[in-house]
Amino acid sequence: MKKIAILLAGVLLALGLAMFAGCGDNAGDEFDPDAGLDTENVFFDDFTEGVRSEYWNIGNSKWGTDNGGVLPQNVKYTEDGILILQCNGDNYTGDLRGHGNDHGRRTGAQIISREYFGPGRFEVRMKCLPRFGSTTAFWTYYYTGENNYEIDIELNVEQDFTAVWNTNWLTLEQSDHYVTNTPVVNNDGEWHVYKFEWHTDPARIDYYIDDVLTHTSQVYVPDVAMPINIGNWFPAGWAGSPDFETDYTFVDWFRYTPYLNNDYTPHAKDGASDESLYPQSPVELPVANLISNAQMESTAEIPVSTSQPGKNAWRQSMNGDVSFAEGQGIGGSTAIELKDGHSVYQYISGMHESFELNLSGYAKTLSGTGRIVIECMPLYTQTLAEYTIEFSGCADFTRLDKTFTLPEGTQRLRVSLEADDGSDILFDDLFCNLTKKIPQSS
Ligand SMILES: [Ca+2]
Ligand SMILES: [Ca+2]
Repeated sequence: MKKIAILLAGVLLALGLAMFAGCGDNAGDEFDPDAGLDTENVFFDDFTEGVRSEYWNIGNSKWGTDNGGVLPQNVKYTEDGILILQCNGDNYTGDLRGHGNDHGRRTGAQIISREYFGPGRFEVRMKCLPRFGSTTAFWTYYYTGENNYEIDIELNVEQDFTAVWNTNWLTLEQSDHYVTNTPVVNNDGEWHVYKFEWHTDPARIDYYIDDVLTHTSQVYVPDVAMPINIGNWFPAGWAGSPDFETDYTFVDWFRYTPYLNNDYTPHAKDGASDESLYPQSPVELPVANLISNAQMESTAEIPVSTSQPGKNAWRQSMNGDVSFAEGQGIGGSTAIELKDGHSVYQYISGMHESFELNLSGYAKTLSGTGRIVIECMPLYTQTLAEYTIEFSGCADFTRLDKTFTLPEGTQRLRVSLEADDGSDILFDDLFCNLTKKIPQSS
């Protein structure tokens, strides 16, 4: 994860291809990735016993700049064996505090195997964090000061959930970095299996998503045992802007199958993390809300035009007649009150044209009419399609919703709340996510 060397890597990749083309390709046709699999010595964890200290360490550190690191509090699990890696974006207002920050924003989660694994097949079944800003990664890593041994699968790169970075490293200056399109939209809410097969004889690494090969590397192949990491974290810039509160990577299982007759330098198992860092009891599977400050309980100042972490997730185009009405929301909570032609908005990024979403919200029309507007956009300001949910004559809070699809090229939504001229509207409790993620109503 040493991204300082990425630019160099492109140059080295070109050199590497020039130097190595033809050296290993001849054997490609006969190469059998199943040969030598040691199925008697599989390491498998489906997390049905939580995050076991016999197997895992809990990430509690920081690398890179402009982020709060990875926090043990963001590592959770469900009773039926789903590992939850929580991530908190720029709209996070909770109680967590990151490494080197006093607000908990841009904090992710990581687990690290205590075992150092040699050459083998590494597989994880997971749903990556679906929002821009944080990368979800599956990687081995062993840094000695002199060498930086590493094999990476990184998702949500370059603001594109249909791209993957496959990178293997020997030192910070010697790496094979490859970007390619993926066979799936990685944040589509479905389970996907991410895999790499690491051989030292012959030296090669094959990377896969759902059994579709995304890259084969035959240069800079490590030959020392390394722990496996599963996590999400906030790089400075290359994963986009984290315009969300909290979302999750879900991991169903991890499996390692060694290869026989592949030489490597072994390494003793690490000790366990402090017992207090492990999640102690299961939680319910969380369902993320793509809308930030959806319940209007944060009454921080609403910034004009630009997103400003620490201020409200809602924004306004110009200073308008907008306020938070404490005690006037649903069940005596806080609502947002818009009057006389004014509006607030926020963006939801990480969208893809294959998605179907549902957005719901409550409004109470004290007078006049208003609406929720959903605009489908590429990354810049251009509206490809627009949907509205109209409210009028709602003497009490009324819930309305809309299910909608996204036109080709959509990468983000702008969700606006509007009051017409001469109107006075309260909005509260919005919810938006992919239709497949919406919990069944009870
Ligand atoms: Ca599981
Ligand atoms: Ca509320």
